Amino acid sequence: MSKPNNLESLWMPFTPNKTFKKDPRIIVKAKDMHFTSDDNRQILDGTAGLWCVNAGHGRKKIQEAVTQQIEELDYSPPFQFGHPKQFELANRLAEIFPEGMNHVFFSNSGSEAVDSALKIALAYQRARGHATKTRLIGRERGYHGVGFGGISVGGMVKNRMYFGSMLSGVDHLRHTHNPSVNAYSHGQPEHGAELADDLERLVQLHDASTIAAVIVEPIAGSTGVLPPPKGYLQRLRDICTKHDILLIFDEVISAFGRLGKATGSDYFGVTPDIITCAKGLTNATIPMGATIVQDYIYESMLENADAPIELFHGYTYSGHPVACAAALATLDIYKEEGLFEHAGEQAPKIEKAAHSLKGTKHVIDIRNLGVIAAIELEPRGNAVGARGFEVMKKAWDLGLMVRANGDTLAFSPPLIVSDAQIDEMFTTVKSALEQVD
Ligand code: PXG
Ligand code: PLP
Repeated sequence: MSKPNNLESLWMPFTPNKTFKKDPRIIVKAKDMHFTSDDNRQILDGTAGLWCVNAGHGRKKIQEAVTQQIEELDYSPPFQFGHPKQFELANRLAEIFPEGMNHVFFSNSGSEAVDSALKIALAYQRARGHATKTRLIGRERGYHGVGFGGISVGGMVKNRMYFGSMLSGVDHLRHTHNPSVNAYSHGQPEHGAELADDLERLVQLHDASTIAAVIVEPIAGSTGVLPPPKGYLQRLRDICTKHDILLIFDEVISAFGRLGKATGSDYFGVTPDIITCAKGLTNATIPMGATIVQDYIYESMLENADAPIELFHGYTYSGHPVACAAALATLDIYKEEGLFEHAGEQAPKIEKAAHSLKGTKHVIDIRNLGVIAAIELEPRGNAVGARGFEVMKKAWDLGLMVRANGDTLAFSPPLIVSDAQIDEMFTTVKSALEQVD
């Protein structure tokens, strides 16, 4: 298969278009743990695409479910009408999400799942008579997608600085990254639980009566993989409960086995009021996001919100039948193949392989949790991100896909990753590191 001969018309997302188009990396096929490039090389998928192809590529069961669904019912409108699979999928998600989280709102991406969560939080506070609770709290270095809601509560400078004043009434907790005491932690770092107390500071500043919700990733992904300090999430939960503030876990990355459990909430033993997910929900075959809420949120909305429509929110493609079919087949695969358990078994092997790179050229920190690892590189002078980008390109040449988030290399392979593939990932990246200045 050859390269398309004109790359100009496409405006590529989160990509340096000018440099990419001079030296493009084109993927033409994928199966199980590998991509095929247009020059017919096998590339080991060290990132599950963008943290999303959790069951590996080209799964027959999903293909068949999608094909059959398109034949049977290609689309039905989600407002005022239903189709069976969206109810079935909501029930299946309720089974594997934490106790008491039995109500699911569908969307088409993580960004939309986040927007839906923020809007539900605001509408719920108003419906139950707390209309002054309108403030949303995010965290520095947080990533919650690219909608205006998500970038407002998000905490990544470049994702915010170009886009004006965003939502008003938003504030941010301090991030939890502290390499001076936590560098090279295996799993969750020891130090930093007290950073959750930053929420007390914001309560002092704004008063709890103005705060609707706090949103955090249980483990920050895009910002360079920041596992939460031991005790941090529980402390945040306790402070939210004390002040009657909703806690939203953005589990777009951490749900569906990434940490060896159905959810990060389950893994950490901390239950939020709302969870957002996407990515692994359909194994990324068809776009889909979901916002799952505690029963008391749904019930209160049905009881107290304006009638007859309780929530003035929804997407043309909410609960799209083809996405539902893909998700149901994906959940079957996770269960039948015990993939969450397999992920749990592979986690210590990834930890060991990742940390074996300590001392390799450029490396200044290594972090890991579940089937996620990160290797942080020293930036090259003022050219922040340049070294990470070059290592990513070099790894591609050597047959491995890694993500470079600035100068942090992120690894999040499909959960089916074998022992030999774990070794291959880190051996390849070591050699890439040695070849880059
Ligand atoms: N929340 C979290 C925690 C995410 O990780 C989103 C929301 C947005 O999802 P959508 O489907 O709208 O992209 C994400 C997405 C990276 C990277 O390089 C991570 C994401 C997306 C793109 C790149 O780490 N996560
Ligand atoms: N813009 C216009 C003009 C529309 O009519 C619609 C939906 O009807 C949208 C945006 C929103 O699209 P979606 O429901 O796919 O998010």
